[in-house]
Amino acid sequence: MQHPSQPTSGDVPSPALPKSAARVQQALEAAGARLTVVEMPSSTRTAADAAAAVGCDIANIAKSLIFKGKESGEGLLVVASGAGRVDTKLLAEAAGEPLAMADPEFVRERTGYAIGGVPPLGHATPLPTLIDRDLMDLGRIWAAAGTPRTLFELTPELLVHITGGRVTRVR
Ligand code: 5CA
Repeated sequence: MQHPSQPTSGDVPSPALPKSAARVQQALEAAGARLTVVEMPSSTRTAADAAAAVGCDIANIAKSLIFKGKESGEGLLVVASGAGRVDTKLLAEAAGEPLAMADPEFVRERTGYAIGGVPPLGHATPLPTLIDRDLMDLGRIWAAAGTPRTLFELTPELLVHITGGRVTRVR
């Protein structure tokens, strides 16, 4: 039997992904998810860019936001719908301490990725994760995959599975 990842004759081989995106693809495989990172022809740096690149509603873009505990100094990943802003009061209640948006250096150090491409999994250090409950009502969503031009498509249920995140109200 042929291995499913083996290209069959007639398949067009996809061009090699940038290193950061390949790390996300590996993390997806390690999580047992059959999901594919794709490199888009235009920027996916912001949720609006990503929605335009995919041709989907901005609500269907799952943003991976990094916060820092004001008391613990620990990182927290919040995966939120691209529509609207998260409410830091709700986050503080969920996390048990006040939080601030992390600075770009902290994001890079904890996740291993630069802002604009931070994925919801495959981080340098595992991060406790909250998932926007509004994402759960959507059929298909898109998340960043390591670079400001790469994404992968998945279901909200798979997002919960691959991140081990807690679904809660964040907006
Ligand atoms: N690739 C897209 C779609 S998934 C993306 O990563 N969007 S994002 O919204 O998750 O990433 C941009 C986010 O990075 C912003 O919403 C903002 O929360 C954060 N960000 C942008 N600039 C800064 C900055 N200077 N300092 C801290 N956080 C920032």
